[in-house]
Amino acid sequence: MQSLKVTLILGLFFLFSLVSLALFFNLDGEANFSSLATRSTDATKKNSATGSREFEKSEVISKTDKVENEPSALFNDPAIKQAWGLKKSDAARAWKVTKGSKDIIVAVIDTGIDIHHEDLKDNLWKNPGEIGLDKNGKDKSTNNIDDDKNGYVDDVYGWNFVSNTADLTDNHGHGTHIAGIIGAMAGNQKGISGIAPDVSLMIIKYYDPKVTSTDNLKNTINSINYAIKMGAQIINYSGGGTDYSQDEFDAVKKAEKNGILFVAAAGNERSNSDQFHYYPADYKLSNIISVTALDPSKEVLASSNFGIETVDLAAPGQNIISTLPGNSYGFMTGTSQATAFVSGAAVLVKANKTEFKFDDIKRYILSTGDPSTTLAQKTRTSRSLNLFKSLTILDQGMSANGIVVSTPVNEVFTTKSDAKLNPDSSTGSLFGKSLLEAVQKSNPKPRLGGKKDSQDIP
Ligand SMILES: [Ca+2]
Ligand SMILES: [Ca+2]
Ligand SMILES: [Ca+2]
Repeated sequence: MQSLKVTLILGLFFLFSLVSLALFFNLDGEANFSSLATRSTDATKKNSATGSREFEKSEVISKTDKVENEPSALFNDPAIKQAWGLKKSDAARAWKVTKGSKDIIVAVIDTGIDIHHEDLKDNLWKNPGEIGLDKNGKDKSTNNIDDDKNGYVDDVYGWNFVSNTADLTDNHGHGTHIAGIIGAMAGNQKGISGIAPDVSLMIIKYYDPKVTSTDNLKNTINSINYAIKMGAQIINYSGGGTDYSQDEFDAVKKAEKNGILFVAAAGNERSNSDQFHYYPADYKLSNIISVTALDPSKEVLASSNFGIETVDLAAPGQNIISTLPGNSYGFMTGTSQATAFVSGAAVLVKANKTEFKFDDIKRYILSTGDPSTTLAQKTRTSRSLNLFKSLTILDQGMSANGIVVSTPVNEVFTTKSDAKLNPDSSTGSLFGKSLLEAVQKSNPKPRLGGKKDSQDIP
C-alpha cells in the first residue's frame, strides 16, 4: 500500500515534470526563436541597409554609421555638414552609386542665377549652338547673332523671359539657391554639394522682383517651351499659383509628350491642395511630381501645402543651405527647396538607368521613399524622398535587359482622382508669391547677396 502510494506520487511527479519540461522547452524555445529572428533581422538590416524598408531602422543607421552616411565624409565641401537634408535623404550612400551625369539637363525655371558663382559655374548647361567661333571668327556667345536660329540671341546658359534677353542676373537669390540644391559642384573645397553634383543646369528666368510690370504666368509658359525646345530632360519649377491656366497646362502637357519630367512645388499656402488647387503642381498630368516640404524631424512644414490626392512626395525644405549670388551661401525654407531635392534625385536615377523614361523615374522616386504614418495625412504616397533607395532598390528589381522583374514598388498608389480643374478661371496667376514666402523669415536668416528683400511675405 505504502509502495503503491510512493509509486503513484513518484509517477505523478514524473508526469508533472515531463509536462513542465515540455512546456518549458516549447514556450521558452519559441520565445527564444522569435527574439533571435528579430535580432538577426535587425542585424541584417544594419549590415545591408539596401533592402530595408523600415524607415525608423534606417534613421538609426544614419546616426551611428559616420563613414557610410555622413555626406561630408565623401566630399570636402565645407558647408555640407550644415546640409541636414542631404543626410536625411541618404545622399552619401546614393553618391557611392552615382553622382549624376553632365548629359542630363535640368531646366531651372526661376529667378535666374549667378552664372559666376564659384560652386555653380562648371555645372551650367551651355547651348552648343551659341559657343565657339562664328564664320567671322567672333565668339558666338557674344556676337549678337542668333547662331543656332532658335529665336534667342546669344542664349548660352538659357534665357531671361522677363527682360527677353540672355542676361540671367538673379535679383532675388531664389534661383541661385534652387540651382545649388540640385547641382552645386562637389569636391571643390567650396560651399556645398548639390544632390546631383554632376549635371547640366539650364537657367530660365521667369520672375524678377525688380520688375513688377511683367506677366509671370506668360513668362512661365515661355520658359517651359524653351526648356522643351532646347532638350531639357527634367524641369524644376518652384513657383505656382492658385489659378488654373489652360496655356500653362498645355505647355506642361507638351513637356509630357516630349518625355520631360516636371517637378513642381506644392506651394506654401498652408492649405489642402485637394480642396484649393495650386498650379502647375496640381495639373492632372503624368509627368508632374508635386513636392511638399519637411523639417529635420521629417514632419511637413505648417507653411507647406499638402493633399492626399494632389501632393506626391515630401522632401527636405526647412533651413536648407545652398548657394546665393555673389559667391555666398545661405538658408531658405519652403516647398521650392524640397522640389529641388526631388529634381536632383531624378538626375541620379536617370544617370543610374539612362534608358529610363520620365514615368519610370517618377515611379521609382515615389515608391522608394521612406514611409511614414504622419505623411499619410499629407501626401499621396505617405513617403519622403530617399535618394539611396531610389537607386538601390531599383537595381535589385531590374533584370539584365532593364525590365522590371519584381514589383515591390509598382502600382502602389492610386492615380490622382479627378482634380477639380477649372479651365474658366484662367486669370493671371500669382506667380512669385510662394517663391517670396519661401524665404526663411526667422533664424537663420538668408543672405541674399547683401540685398534687403522688402517683398518678404510673413
Ligand atoms: Ca540662339
Ligand atoms: Ca550668338
Ligand atoms: Ca562645392
